[in-house]
Amino acid sequence: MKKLPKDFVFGGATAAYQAEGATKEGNKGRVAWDTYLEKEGKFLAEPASDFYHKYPIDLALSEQFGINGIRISVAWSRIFPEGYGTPNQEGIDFYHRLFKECRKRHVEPFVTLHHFDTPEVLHCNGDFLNRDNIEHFVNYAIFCFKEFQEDVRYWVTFNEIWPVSSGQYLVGKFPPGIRFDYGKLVQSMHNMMLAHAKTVIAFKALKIKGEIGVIHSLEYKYPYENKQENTFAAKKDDTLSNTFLLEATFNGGYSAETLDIIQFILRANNASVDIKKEDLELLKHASDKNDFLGINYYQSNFIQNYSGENEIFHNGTGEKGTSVFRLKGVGEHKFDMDIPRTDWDWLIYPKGLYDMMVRIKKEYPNYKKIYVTENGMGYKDEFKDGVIDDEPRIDYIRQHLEAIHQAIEDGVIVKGYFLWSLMDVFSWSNGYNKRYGLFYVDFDTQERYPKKSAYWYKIVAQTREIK
Ligand code: BGP
Repeated sequence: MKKLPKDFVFGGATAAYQAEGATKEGNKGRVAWDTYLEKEGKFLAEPASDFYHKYPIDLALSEQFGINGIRISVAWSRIFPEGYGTPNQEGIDFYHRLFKECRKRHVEPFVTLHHFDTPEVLHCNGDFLNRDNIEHFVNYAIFCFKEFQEDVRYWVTFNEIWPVSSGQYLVGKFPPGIRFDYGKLVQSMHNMMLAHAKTVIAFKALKIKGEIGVIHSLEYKYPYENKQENTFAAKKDDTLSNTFLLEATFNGGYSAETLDIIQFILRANNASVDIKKEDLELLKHASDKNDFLGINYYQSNFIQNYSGENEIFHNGTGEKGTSVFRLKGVGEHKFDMDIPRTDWDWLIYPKGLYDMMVRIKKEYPNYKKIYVTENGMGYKDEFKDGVIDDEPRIDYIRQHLEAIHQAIEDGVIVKGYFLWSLMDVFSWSNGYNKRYGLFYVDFDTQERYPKKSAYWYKIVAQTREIK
């Protein structure tokens, strides 16, 4: 029998912009996404799941379904509408009410300070490419630590530095929609890591009760068809999206090999990055202070050697088989292996999660502990008279919990799992047809309906047995 440990958190994950809706309520400041989505004209993050008003229902459901942890993000622009300056009391009051409700329902809040939603004023000002914004972020974080210290024990600085930076400057599906700018991509990742390091140092200096960490999206990179000629391509892809950030987090700087590969990729794309000596001192100072690492894991990639130009087609509609991902100087993602994948071409490969966790333990022995902070399956759920049979999602979760169980057996310290997502939410580049939740949301009426997976998850959470 596969049983998860006693203190294991069975959670659900959300993010402010994807769940709250109410983008114009409570004196909230605008975020770059508002303008970007309005211009695109396909969908808005409104009403999303109306979590701004419906959170008592979602938390009551959480308690009822055995969920004892929730990832919530604070919208920076509710606290500081322009990113800095005078705090907005309505925003502060909202999060106090929300965190109190979590306590009432015995659902531990794991709170992220930045989940892709920099206030528009700062975003227009260069977002994290502008080093002044690092200071604004740290000040905002310190404000939150002090303000919410009574109810929040677990803090996360950033959600997914690689996906947000690549979404903004490589794939171009996130505002400001820039494509193939490797200089901006790497600079953004580096600067966000500086903001993370400064925030962690400030948190520890304040002696705030609780823990702090960062969440990285970590996709394992395997050479396609296990062929030697593809090994270097996989290595380059891994360095760019995983190792660069992991070394900044835990080693406090970049190894010579990592810098060589990054420079190689930058040269191939006529780009450069500015890494200062004092940056590395800062990273070093923070590297042993992370209390945990959050891993978001959905898929792994199989990489083939590639010597052509940059070419990406982002499958944002769920039309299976349309994805193209070829990076100049890096490699090409292949999708034609005999591995199941979602309609959005995300390969379902739980072994990648196991391999990644074992790698963290081996290569970053100062990691302390891991939470799997996101994992889940985008699916076009069918609603039949209030019944949602999402068996494929149950299979997906089961397989990933088994991978976690195996990693724990093999000595990795893993303390919890947060399913993306708690209820159906708005999806950044897919809108509303890509559902992930345990609770189905009728976006017209905002009614919630537990899916088959919610009933299954409840039993797993109660018994800790993976069935
Ligand atoms: C992660 C993000 C989440 C969520 C999830 C699913 O990268 O942290 O915010 O969106 O991916 O992604 P998508 O909605 O694009 O399927």
